[in-house]
Amino acid sequence: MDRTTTAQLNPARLGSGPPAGPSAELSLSPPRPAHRVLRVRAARVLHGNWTGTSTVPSRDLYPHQWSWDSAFIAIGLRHLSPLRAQLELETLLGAQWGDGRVPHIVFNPDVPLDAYFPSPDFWRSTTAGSRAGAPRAVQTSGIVQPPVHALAALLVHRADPGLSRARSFLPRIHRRLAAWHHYLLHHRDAGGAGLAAVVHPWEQGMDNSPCWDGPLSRVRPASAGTFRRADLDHGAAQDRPTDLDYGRYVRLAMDYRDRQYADQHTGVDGGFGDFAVEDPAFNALLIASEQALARISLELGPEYREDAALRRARGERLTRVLVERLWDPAEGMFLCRDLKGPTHLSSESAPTEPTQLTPGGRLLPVRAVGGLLPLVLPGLPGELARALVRTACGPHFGLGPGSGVRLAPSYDLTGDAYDPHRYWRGPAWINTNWLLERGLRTHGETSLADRLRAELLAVAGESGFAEYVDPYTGRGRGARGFSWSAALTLDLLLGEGVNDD
Ligand code: 9WN
Repeated sequence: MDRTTTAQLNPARLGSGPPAGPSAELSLSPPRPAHRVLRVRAARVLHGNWTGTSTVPSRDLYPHQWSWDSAFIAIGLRHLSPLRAQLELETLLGAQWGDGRVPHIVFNPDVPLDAYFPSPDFWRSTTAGSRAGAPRAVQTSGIVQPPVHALAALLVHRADPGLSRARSFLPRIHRRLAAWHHYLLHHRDAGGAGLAAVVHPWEQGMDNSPCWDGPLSRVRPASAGTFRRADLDHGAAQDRPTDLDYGRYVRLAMDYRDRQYADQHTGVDGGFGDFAVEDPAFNALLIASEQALARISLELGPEYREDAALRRARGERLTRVLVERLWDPAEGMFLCRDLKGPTHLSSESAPTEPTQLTPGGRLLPVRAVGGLLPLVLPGLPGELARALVRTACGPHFGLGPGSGVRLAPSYDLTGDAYDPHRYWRGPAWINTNWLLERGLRTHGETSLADRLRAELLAVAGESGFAEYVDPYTGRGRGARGFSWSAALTLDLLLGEGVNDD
């Protein structure tokens, strides 16, 4: 049953009162006029970026479907059209590979090849990915992004349970989400302790973070003449990754493709290519999604009760492993664990030896916002949650009152590599701050959460839903009309808490 009406999809209608349908019920009090305008503007962005089956992050810079973007987008879209939010996730999961991986990009065949790089002819999913079960009917990338999808699916279901049941949304999506988590837990456990490793900086989603500088320095870059960066057609060079970093991203992706996207292969590098990192944000989102999947299982009926119990227990166990492997008590935050050998490069020369897998690995001494995001986990021990809040409010992230910081930066404000404009090396993102806001609320930090929510709404509106902003001034950088910035604004205006039972 299609309950999405034109009125629901038309942002102009939203200005004249609460939208028709279930989203109206989620708004507990009449919206303030400024918030009503913001809601209309955010809805307009999502309307403009909708392709018919999914939403592009940005029409110019990112003209295809991205994996974790779609999860955040669905979380906001559910307030406008629960049907469209379901479709968003279904389209993404429809491109899932046979081995369970959910690709980080699903390409739109109508978009010219040179509109985005790396394009389908680089990834060659239908040929190079065939052994790993890449779909034949659609072209995708071969790497993944953070698993926010089960969390999104649960919230989307709750926005309109009647529609969800009528469309069998949960039973259909449960199978795919279960295979996705299975892939991460079993094919990506490079450290052998149960956490999932990322094998490319793009997989963690915070692509150019200083966290990757050490591990990336071991990677021989692809030479500049062998590819053409399309991102510089739309984004300012001083805001985007350097050519050297880009060359390394390309090399890692090419190597993965050339080993047919096999994970635990038996190559000279000991498996997993030249880059394998356990990241706290990626794994915290996996745990939160595993717990959401447990709740989805309970919705599906008594025959799924055992599945729910197993997932709940797994979530608790993985939270303990996350703490054992990635918590740094001296820093009062989580750090990344590099699973490959020590940096080979002491000079500018290219590494000549393959990097070995060292499952124990070593913690990378870099303070990045991903290290605060395990705050979204309700099961995090209280003393760790309190330490994370202290770190978030201290000099490195400045979330406490009086610091002049409006939104948490992507990287340490006092760090050597800090740059308020360059991609993931300082600027603030709406999605990471949205996660922090939920985390603060989950751990009872209501006034900090309220303050962050107010700043998020103000900055999103002032910046025109920018892709990222200066953490102090809130001035927008990168793309405008960025989908997850608009979607999460809607969620802050109309939503419930991430961890609500
Ligand atoms: C590479 C789409 C994506 C986000 C990432 C963000 C950026 C791509 C790029 O854009 O990455 O995947 O070309 O820089 O870093 O988090 O999902 O919005």
